[in-house]
Amino acid sequence: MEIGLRRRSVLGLPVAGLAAAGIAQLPARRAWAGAPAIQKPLPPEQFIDYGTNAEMRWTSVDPRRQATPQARLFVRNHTRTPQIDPASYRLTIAGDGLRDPAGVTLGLTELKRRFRHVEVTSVHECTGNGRSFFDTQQGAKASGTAWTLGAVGSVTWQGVRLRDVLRWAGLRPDAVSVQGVGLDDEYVDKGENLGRVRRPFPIAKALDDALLAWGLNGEPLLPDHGFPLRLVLPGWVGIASIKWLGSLEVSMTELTSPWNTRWYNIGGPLTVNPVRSAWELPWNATLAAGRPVVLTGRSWSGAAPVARVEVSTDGGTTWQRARLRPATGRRTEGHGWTRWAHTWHRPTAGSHQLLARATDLRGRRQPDVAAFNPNGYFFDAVVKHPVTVA
Ligand SMILES: Nc1nc2c(c(=O)[nH]1)N[C@H]1C(S)=C(S)[C@@H](COP(=O)(O)O)O[C@H]1N2
Ligand SMILES: [Mo]
Repeated sequence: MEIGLRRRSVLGLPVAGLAAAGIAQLPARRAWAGAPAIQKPLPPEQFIDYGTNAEMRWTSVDPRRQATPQARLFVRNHTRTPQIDPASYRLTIAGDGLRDPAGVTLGLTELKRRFRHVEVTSVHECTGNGRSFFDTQQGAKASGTAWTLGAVGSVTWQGVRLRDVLRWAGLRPDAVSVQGVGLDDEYVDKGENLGRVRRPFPIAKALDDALLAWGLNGEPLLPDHGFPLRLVLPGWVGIASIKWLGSLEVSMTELTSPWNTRWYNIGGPLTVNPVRSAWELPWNATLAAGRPVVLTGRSWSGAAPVARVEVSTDGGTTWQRARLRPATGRRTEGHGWTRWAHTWHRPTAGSHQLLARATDLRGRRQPDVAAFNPNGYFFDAVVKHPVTVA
């Protein structure tokens, strides 16, 4: 059963009905005329605008703040942010992994009333974060958006456990696979229509910490981040967290989609994000010579909290431990990124490379070189950040 390609409604109007009436989607199209792919403001000092994608600038990150404000969070759209009416919004859950394969349909009000609310913190990150460094640091260009390190944020989600919803929907014990399908436009790549953005994941993740989220840092999701409801698979590649969730297919057999076979796959579908680090400094920053300077940055991992961060101010010859800051804010389930600081006591005039190398609680440490793959996923190598001391 392929519910991913089933026609759904646009702005509350059934697409099929409009087409039959001979006014094929005109109202919806007109509503889109000139609409940007991303709706929230993207001030150039805060974002690098790639059209359908927008990267957070690390120079705009407030060192005193643990969480990434939603207005500052990167956006990654395959097409454009859809406009969804929350009053008529419905989530469909169906498939042969349910006792009744015809499944159930839920509105937002019912979802919020029926299930226990949870708050979970996670590092939300695109699989291709850091991609440009395959080219600039390793001399092998990968295809895709040339993100530096800003396709990431640390946020707290509000929602319900997917497992609670699936059990209520009549989950069969032999279900193996769940697939979320977005309500955004079908994705066309080089003339080929791949259908709605969708990606399956194993039932184990669904029964573990997957969420259906309507909130981010205590605010309703912005349209660009999946309003009114998105899937969140904490710690997993960004594509796993389907925005504008229209349906969930639950299956007794392994599901596939181009988003776990053709893309976001390196010898198998990518799941947990790797370990990465960034300095809260401009690229080619200028620092004053002769006096101590406190440098700050953050490290994160999809698998576990960060255990240790080592920094080098001499291009990797010598390393020292950075001071890790305890996370601030309300305690929730899950884990976000770790802020750290390092005092560079005697910066000497000249060009230098700052390096930060994190290790997570699972013992995963950032390598010197990231494994190349043509789509440029998982650039987890230590980034060499140039600065000038003058
Ligand atoms: N429906 C839908 N879900 C989607 C996408 C999309 O284009 N459509 N992009 C995915 C990718 S590749 C990433 S990295 C994250 C980005 O989430 P954000 O834009 O809220 O930061 O959403 C994922 N979910
Ligand atoms: Mo992504």
